[in-house]
Amino acid sequence: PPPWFSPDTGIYTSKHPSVHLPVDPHLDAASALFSHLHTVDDPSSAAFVDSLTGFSISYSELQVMVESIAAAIHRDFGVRQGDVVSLVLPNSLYFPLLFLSLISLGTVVTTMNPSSSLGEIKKQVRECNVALAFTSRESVDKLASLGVVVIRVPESYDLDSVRVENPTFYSIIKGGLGSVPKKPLVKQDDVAAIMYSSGTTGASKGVMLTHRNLIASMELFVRFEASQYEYPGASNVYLAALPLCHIYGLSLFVMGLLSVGSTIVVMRRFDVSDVVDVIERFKVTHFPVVPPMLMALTKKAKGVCGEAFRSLKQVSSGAAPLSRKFIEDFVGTLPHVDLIQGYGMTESTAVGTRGFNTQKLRKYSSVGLLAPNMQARVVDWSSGSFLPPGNRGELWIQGPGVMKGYLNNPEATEMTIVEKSWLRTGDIAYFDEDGYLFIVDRMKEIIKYKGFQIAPADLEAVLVSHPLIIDAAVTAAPNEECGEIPVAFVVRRQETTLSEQDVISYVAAQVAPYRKVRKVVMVSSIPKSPTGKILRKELKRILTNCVSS
Ligand code: 4UW
Repeated sequence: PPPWFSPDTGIYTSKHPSVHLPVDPHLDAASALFSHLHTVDDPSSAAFVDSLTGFSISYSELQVMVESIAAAIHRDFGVRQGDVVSLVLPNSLYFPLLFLSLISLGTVVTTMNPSSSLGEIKKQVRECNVALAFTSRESVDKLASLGVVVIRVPESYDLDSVRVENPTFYSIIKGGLGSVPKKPLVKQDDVAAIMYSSGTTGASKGVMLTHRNLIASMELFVRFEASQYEYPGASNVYLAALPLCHIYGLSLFVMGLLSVGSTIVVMRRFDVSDVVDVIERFKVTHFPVVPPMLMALTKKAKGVCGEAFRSLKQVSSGAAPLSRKFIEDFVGTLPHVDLIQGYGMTESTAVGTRGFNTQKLRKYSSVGLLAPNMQARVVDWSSGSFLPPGNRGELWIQGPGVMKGYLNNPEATEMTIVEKSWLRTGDIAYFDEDGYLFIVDRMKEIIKYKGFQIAPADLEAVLVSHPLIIDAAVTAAPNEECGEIPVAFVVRRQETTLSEQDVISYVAAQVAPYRKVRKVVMVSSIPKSPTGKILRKELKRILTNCVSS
């Protein structure tokens, strides 16, 4: 067997050398990040640039701003260590500033997608016990109606107009260095962020990530990858079009890349018609995407002069499977750009695998090698035995990125973190003879729509709340553009005329737009096991038959 696989224990070890992680038990993730800033070659270079206005924050300003904003939040709102503060924000330069300030105060940040519905926000506010929220205009009323203290965050990073239009926020961003709070004693084991994910089953749950987890993500995922480049870190310009509220964007653009001194160009949202211009204008070198963004980019690139993409060195795709067709199309269209895949989960603080020498080895469909300090097992789902390279099974991973657990849900935690420390990913995967990981299928319930998670159980709860729906179940249908779309199977009351469109509209009114049901199949009963569990494989089979007939 290869040296990185032990047949006795079934453990795959990373092929990369181990990385030394800070051992100080009293270290918050923001301080860990700032400890690297002295290595930034040019402190006057931009840490963040707003893609729309070109406003920027330099590395020399960054730490002072974060410390001063933290002091102002403490002064104006009296937040204390352990309080939970919510960010319900689209991408902007304010997002990383607020996130880093809050975690440096020892407060716990919970992020929500800015398009979340009132019901979704309410669930998370109640579960996390949110006292204070920073949000954009769209969600101010929703949060206020739940009794949360709300601070409206402006859209533009133009501080002159913010001073006039939003003095409350201006007072925060201007900072409060005169009123520095006593440095809280934050432990690496304290929770820093609560992100939402449904894991392998059931409704979406709060994933508790500690300062240690965020530090691991910075050191093992971003800093390690940067160290592998020919020109590491500082000269790179990253385009941040992924949502910062999700672990993929958060781990890269709010934490990790700052520690290597890259410039991060922040887009409010991905819009392919602006992207080409932004890449050219800011000489973007690296662009992390999800598969639908890759497809849109490739399409666009075919109609644009190749010169526009000259600066681009690497595109990395993750959060959902990348089809062979997308890969071939991209590699054929932009052959000078290195395409890699990465794999991670909210529950692993995005630490998992990353592509490595992909172009040379032509292993485009692999998600790469295990990150340093991480271990894996491939488990046969019927016998429970641990499988050697070349065999498919459920992927388990172990290492310092793995979450502390699900918030207030020891049962779900126990089902997901097994044998003390192994995270069951719910993904079906195999390692090849070179140690490269391939994700081939998913045994867990989640639906991935454009890389976003949708929990079938969340949608089922909405569906059965309709007075004319007796029972319902949700599953994924494959979709070329979006990866997957949610399909609802609905048992309606016999006497009603409830239509497919009625069901779609009913759900759409209660969930974020990306989570809405996109297809409805009326059925006379939902296939269930004798214990009442929905037979999801059976749903998939019915769906395939619907499509083929
Ligand atoms: N191929 C197939 C993939 C892949 C994948 C993820 O919403 P979550 O919890 O988290 C994410 C994190 C994505 C991510 C993190 C770090 C990184 O380097 C990177 O690559 C560039 C991406 O999406 O969903 C986790 C689930 O998403 C699926 C898989 O089912 C996983 O359990 N998934 N990446 N490359 N499937």
